[in-house]
Amino acid sequence: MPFAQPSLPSPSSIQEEKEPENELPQDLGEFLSSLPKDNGWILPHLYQYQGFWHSPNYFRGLHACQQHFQPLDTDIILITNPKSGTTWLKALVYACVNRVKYPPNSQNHPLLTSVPHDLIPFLELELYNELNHLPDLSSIASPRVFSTHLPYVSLPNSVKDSQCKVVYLCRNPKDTFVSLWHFCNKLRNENLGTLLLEEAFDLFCRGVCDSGPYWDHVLSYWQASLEMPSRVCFVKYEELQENPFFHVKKLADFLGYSFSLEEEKIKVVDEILKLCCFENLRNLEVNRTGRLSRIGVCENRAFFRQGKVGDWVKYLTPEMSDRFDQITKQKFEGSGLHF
Ligand code: PAP
Repeated sequence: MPFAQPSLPSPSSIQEEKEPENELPQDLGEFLSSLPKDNGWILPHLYQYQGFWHSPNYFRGLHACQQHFQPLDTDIILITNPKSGTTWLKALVYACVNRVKYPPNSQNHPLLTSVPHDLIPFLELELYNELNHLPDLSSIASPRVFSTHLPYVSLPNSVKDSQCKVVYLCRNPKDTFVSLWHFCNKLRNENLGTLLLEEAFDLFCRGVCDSGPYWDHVLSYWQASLEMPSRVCFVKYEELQENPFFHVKKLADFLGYSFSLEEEKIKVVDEILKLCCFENLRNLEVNRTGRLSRIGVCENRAFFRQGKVGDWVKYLTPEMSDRFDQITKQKFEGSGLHF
């Protein structure tokens, strides 16, 4: 995949930046000023790079990850558009691949005391986002599981070339949008005031949101899953909600962690679903009160709002819904992908 110009400054030359881009050091500031810019959802601006929009504080991690991340063939990478069910997917995959060490009904299961995001870190947002420091991933027990919101075009070549497994979870654009709008208003820089639904809708439709355009993100991984079905598993949030038993078993097969008949008989899959279901996770103390350990600004409870399919009907007008349908039809036409 060609690396689009202009290139990013090296991670060591990027300093800690707290908020808006006018506090950034010269070189990242210069880099950003060379990129298309539009209104942001949490910070004042988003910048377009390799065809996708990102917050200014995303770039250090994006670049360091592209340059340095070396996957192992046994790695598992969970990829999502923001608000597509990342937290749920992390919980399910963690519970599946660690079920021998931590049976899902055990009283000391890590998911009872840690938010799923702290058990499966984001590559670009967390691990590779530290100033002047690259993570040492060598001591992480196999299988290493990471996550990312990176669009396919920006995924490190090392990932594209490896045999590691990729799970892509997507969610219908209307619920994703509504979830994102709620979430961003919780984290939004105070000086910016509330982001109005109509304003957010216009940005989202134009593709201007973190890791957007939403449709291009989804489509590129859909295509990757068609081209490399043994490497990329494409899952829909709605299907997972409708038939979690079937889809979790399928996911476990794909990852090479199939459930045995004996496990099915003693209801291990059911126990995993119970442990990871929205109601259970949302009510745990850690998820009601804590903050993410590596991204401290974010309260854990912000990741558990409604957990439903179709919540968008409470927010979108019929015109907004039609507009989403039109864009979805136009973007996905001929791809075989439907919601
Ligand atoms: P992220 O991309 O910022 O990590 P992500 O977890 O993808 O966020 O999205 C959160 C959404 O998943 C929320 O949707 P909502 O706003 O429509 O409610 C959240 O409620 C939902 N969610 C979190 N955990 C679960 C779960 N266990 N089952 C189903 N949905 C869940």
